[in-house]
Amino acid sequence: MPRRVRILGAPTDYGANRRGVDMGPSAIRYADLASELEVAGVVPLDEGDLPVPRMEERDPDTEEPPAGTAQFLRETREVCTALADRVAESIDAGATPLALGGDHSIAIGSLAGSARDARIGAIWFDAHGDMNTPTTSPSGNVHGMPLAAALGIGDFSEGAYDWANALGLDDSNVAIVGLRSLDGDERDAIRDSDVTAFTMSAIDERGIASVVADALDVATDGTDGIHVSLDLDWLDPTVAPGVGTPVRGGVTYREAHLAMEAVARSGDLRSMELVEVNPVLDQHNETAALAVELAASAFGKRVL
Ligand code: B3U
Ligand code: MN
Ligand code: MN
Repeated sequence: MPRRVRILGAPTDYGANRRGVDMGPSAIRYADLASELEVAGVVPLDEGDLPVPRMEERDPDTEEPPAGTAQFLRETREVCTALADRVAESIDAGATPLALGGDHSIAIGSLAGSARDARIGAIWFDAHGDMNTPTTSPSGNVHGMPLAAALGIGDFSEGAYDWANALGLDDSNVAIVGLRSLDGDERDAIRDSDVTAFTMSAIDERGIASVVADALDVATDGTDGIHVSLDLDWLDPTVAPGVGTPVRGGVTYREAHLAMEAVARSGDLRSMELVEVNPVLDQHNETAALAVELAASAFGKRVL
């Protein structure tokens, strides 16, 4: 029976530094996600978008969090709690959830859902480490914190243990691939953890195939499957300009496809997300189209 994929839109932007990523799910659908997934040989089911509270609709009496702490944490918790349930339901129904961001804060929800009742690994394709916490983050933007939250590092407000910490995810099963931008405390957090980080230098020196093979080994070691978190700023901004925090020196178009093809070949993909596509900053929707292509590769699209 072909694999079924449930598409779950999570149109958030309050975890990001720039407005506009909330339009990511629309842009990705507009770039023919469903039909490209069919070409890849899976059966897509689009479940629409999760309800997301908007920045503008926030009660004006709401107390602003003090500068230097996590912004919009309450809204993030609301969305992530709902997303976690939807991701877990998809897996229970025998389908593979594909979440569409939105900013990267939604990963807190997808990881929590994917790790419910299972031990999972994660591969984080990203220019950034996303290992800040509300106290170490220089920006206060939660999209720079989801990996720390999922690993139970830092204080993500009351009840964080329940909503943020993905209990079935152990740092020894997490690999970051393509890293090239870290804040000071974030660097320490990675060093102090068992997360395996492959920088761009590692990719330059060893080649993407070998690095991704190692990342897959880390994420599949003793686990029931892997979560693939694909932040489009992982790619070089020349091929993925539509992202909020572009960092020069990212992976190429071909390296990215090769990595996703390796994910498909592993047969271990349990859940996935595409995040940080910002149509406002994009050129002719090319970053959304690239996200679609890469998802198709991850779900098994092949030339021959
Ligand atoms: N590390 C910075 C920048 C950043 C993280 N993730 C993105 N940007 N997309 C921060 O704000 O935490
Ligand atoms: Mn990033
Ligand atoms: Mn990220």
